[in-house]
Amino acid sequence: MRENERPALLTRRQILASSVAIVGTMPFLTKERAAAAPEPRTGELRLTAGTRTLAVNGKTARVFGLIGPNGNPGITLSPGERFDVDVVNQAGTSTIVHWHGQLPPWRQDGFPWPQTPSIPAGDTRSYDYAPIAGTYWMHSHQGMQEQSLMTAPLIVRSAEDMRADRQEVVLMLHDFSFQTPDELLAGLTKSNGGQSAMPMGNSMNMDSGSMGAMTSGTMGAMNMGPGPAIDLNDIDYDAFLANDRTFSDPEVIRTEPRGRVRLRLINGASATQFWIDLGALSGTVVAVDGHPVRPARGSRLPLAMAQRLDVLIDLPGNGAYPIFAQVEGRRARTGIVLAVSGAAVSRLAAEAGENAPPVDLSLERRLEAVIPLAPRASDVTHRVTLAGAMAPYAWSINGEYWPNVTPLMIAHGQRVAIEMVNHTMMAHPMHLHGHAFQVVAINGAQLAGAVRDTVLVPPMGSVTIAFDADNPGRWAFHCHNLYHMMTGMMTEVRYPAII
Ligand SMILES: [Cu+2]
Repeated sequence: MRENERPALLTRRQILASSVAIVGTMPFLTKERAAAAPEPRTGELRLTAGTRTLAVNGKTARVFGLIGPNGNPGITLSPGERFDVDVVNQAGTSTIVHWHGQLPPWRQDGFPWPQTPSIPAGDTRSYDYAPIAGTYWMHSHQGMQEQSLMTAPLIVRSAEDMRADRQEVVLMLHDFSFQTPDELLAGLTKSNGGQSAMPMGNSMNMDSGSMGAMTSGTMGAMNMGPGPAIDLNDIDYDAFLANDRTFSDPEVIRTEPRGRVRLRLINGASATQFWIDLGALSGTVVAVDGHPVRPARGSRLPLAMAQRLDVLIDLPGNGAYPIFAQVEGRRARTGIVLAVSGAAVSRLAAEAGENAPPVDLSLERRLEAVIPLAPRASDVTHRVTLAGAMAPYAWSINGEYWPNVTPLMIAHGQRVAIEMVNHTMMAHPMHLHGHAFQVVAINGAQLAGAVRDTVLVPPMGSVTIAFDADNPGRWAFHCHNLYHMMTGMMTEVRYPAII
């Protein structure tokens, strides 16, 4: 029986009954809870932040990992299940894990605010909130641990997912270097003669906490894109990983004949954007960043940093079907193979025939939320300018460099619009914590687009997002290119009277 073919969902009464049995054996009272949990307990999941070794290009590397209760990366929740998780820090250094795209109370967001400091090595911290269904992910928000693969899927199944009887396939992408993140960052900030405008190391626990024991490789060189002006791919990576494997040894996922698949794509890379290429297949995009969209067909789909796509694929035959993820501006690619049981899987070239174009908003323009924001004028509009350059390597929001920023103030109950104007020659995947927003304008043209948590703002272009201010707290708002964030491209969206 496949995992998604559970015989029946538990009823509320059954959940209550089973939680009674568990309560007697769990030391709830000795734990410090992050929030009051009035709802019945359905059990507690353990997520271990630790280290592991990975074989990449024939060499071994020590990386971080986030291992869930069943020994696999990350966490998968059943419909209605709470995100009731103990994060156990066995990473040997401080960490804090962000539940990207989820909408918990702000103290459970996994961001190193002064009020919610990082988890010291050896400590445990508990989280308990009602998750929203869809394809999410988790990553360290401590320094540059994300680059060292402190990342994992966070899948919240809906009752509809269970009824659909589709084989679920998670494809999580990474960029990988044998250099440490600190070396990669130093290569960017020093190679162009200037120092970063951002004072590194500060009061916000943004020290890198990165792995120090990786095998060294060649120094990352900047790779400029195919056009004369647009900058792509700050880092020259050693490999691109799909579910921790390169395309020379891809994961092969066996399916039934003419299998029906729900592909959950996650771009967990720190500084790389991909084109998902379904090869001979075509698929139907049904959700972006976990939020349902009206069906959009396609076989080449752009995926910016931190974004997710849910794609339904009906295999047309009984063969093997590679799912490629090609780096924008490059030939390099990674991926997995969907193969009907017994089908032969041939070796695939690790490079495509030609460079992929820059990731763009071609898909974004076609997307339409299944559940859009209610029609309403904005109460407040924040216009933010994205600035920066490759030399000196530093990136800013409204001319400010994290952590020396002026918060964007919003108030509970407001409809908020944020117009992001990109004055740079790079695209920036902008992510707002704690809220799902709707894309309402691209380059000044209004649309009723997708509801999501990360949107790409194109070079010299603009994107406007809107959301309802319904989650009081302190929320990070930043570019999800890790190196842009680390050199300043982050600010705060804050509600008043938060202490
Ligand atoms: Cu950026």
